[in-house]
Amino acid sequence: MKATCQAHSNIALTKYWGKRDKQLMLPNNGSVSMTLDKFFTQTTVAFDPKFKKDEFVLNGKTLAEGEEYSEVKGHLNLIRTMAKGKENAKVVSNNNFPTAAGLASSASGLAALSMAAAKAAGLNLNEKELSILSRRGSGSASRSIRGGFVHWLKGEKSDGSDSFGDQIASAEHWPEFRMIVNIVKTTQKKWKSRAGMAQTVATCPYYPTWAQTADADTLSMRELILKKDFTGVGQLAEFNALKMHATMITTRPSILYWQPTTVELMHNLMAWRDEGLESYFTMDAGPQVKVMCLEKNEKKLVSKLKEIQGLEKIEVCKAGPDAKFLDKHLF
Ligand code: 2P0
Repeated sequence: MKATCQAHSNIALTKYWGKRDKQLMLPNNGSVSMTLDKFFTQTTVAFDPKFKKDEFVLNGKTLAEGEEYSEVKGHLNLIRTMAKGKENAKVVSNNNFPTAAGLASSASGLAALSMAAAKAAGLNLNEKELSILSRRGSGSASRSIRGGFVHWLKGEKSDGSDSFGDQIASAEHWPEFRMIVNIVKTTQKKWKSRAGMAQTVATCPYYPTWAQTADADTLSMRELILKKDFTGVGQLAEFNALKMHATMITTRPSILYWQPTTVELMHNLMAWRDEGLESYFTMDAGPQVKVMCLEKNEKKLVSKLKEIQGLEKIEVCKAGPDAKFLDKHLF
């Protein structure tokens, strides 16, 4: 009745921004992501009648109330209903990167929780079912069950049974592809994605254009990844990220995730690109800038990035593995 899982975070190359069903976490558009090798969450879950209530320990800190505790409890309730179980659970979870700083901790966190809790509850779910369960916890978590490059299918059905993470290619498909994560700030972000997304759908005058064009971007991205067309992937990922941020910025009140260092990085990358050093950027619900390049340009880019003031950390990631069970439990 105890299980431990490791799931890796992911960065979207075409973004998920807006829901058509908040209860089932169904997206308005499909998205494509790359699973990261370096950033992951490890989670142990045990169901036992000896627990008086659900216990949740995140990064060494016991959370007994608040939003994160409620989200975990809600997800455990869903799993208990599926497994016809009644026992309370203990959940211990560790991220090896900053939580809620625009580095997709909810993706790896909810994927690891889903996989560990489902097993601990005695459910025997396949990858598609695990992705759907993860999606119910956090949309982007549906993409963290699989490694490599993943397409979260938008789906058509109202019950969400066709909206899950479909692997486009494993990490071995494109070993030269790099995602350099530039950590601008590690404080908690001001706007959580979930609320920001709902605010954008409700108030951004340009959101309908996003919704009408995002699926075509996602389908093109899938093909470009299969062809290993780096220029195509980079150009489309950058365009798609800027299009999403344009909807965030033009929301009422405005959601502006960019910091001065974020903008400085964007200008620098564009200038270096004009000089022949090919790289592209993407950004999510935080100030971090993720830079895509090929292995041949990694060293030169990292040395240039290191000269930028205001960057706390630079982490070079490759495509990472599928979520997996671990034998070593956290408690
Ligand atoms: C993405 N983001 O595709 C986009 C880009 C943020 C910006 O998925 O409400 O934490 O739990 O489904 O998954 C972050 O949204 O939101 C996200 P919920 P989630 O990576």
